[in-house]
Amino acid sequence: MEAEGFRAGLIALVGRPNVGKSTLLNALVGRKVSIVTHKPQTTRHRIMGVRHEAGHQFVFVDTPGIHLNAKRALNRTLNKSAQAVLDDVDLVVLVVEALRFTEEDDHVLRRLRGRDNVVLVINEVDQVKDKDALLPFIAGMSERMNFAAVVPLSALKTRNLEPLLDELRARLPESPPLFPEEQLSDRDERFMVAEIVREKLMERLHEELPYSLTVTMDQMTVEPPKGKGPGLVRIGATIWVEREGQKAIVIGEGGSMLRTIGRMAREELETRFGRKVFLELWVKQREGWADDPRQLRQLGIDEQ
Ligand SMILES: Nc1nc2c(ncn2[C@@H]2O[C@H](COP(=O)(O)OP(=O)(O)O)[C@@H](O)[C@H]2O)c(=O)[nH]1
Ligand SMILES: [Mg+2]
Repeated sequence: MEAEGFRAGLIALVGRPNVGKSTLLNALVGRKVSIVTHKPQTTRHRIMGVRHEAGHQFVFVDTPGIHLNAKRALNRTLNKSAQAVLDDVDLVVLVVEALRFTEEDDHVLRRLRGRDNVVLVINEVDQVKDKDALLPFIAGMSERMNFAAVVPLSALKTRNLEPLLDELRARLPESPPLFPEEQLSDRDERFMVAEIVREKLMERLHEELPYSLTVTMDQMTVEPPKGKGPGLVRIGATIWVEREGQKAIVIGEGGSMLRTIGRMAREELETRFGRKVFLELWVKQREGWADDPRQLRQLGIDEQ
């Protein structure tokens, strides 16, 4: 495994919320290791996803997007986590949306100034009808900062990923692999199950509520097969809300919302595991968890 000339390194994916960092991570790893929704601030944890190639190993670090509203403890923790990652990585990929550069993007870019190892990804080019419009945008971005390379691509359609990988391959430091070959993420499947439930909650619930939620795992056991096919996976998870009134919204009329969330999560998990899944969800209330650093730690949202 430690053949001479092997290259491996940590590559941070940074950018404002909702530019497609997690989508890009999943595309580069080839498996869902980080959840994705159309809502900003979906990612709450630092998640590593590993791409293995003969001779190269890319360890991508997905970060909660850096954002401006750092008032609540949850947001402050997310910002801190994004900043800490920058100190440890070999390369940085800054992701922006094609033809859009906002104050929040600028806020992230300013934290990267002075580094010579930043590759700019211009994502969502599938949305751009007039491709000629990209050229002045690229030129404008290059004036803001001296990027090591600029790559327009579509994370969602997995288009033009190879030129990005070429740029990164050339810049990875010589190093033995950082993760064993079979490992695609630094997080385990229990974590991913809780995240997949949270993804469905974020997709289905509106306004502020998704940000007041977190999910913890109670149990996950694989049962021995009965008859044909593999045994089922039995999963119990708890959805935590901040206020009593939010419980009713998550449960829905006659339990309809919770059933929908449960079905969506179960279907995805059955595909993921290739097994039948029995998923039991509970909704519980815990006052002000998003404002309290100690509770954040207890719920597994850490500052690493
Ligand atoms: N059209 C299009 N949408 C994308 C692309 N990449 C991501 N998205 C969408 O943008 C939204 C935010 O993506 P996500 O990966 O969660 O962004 P993050 O907050 O930066 O991690 C989701 O709805 C994605 O499906 C892309 O290349 N093209
Ligand atoms: Mg994300």
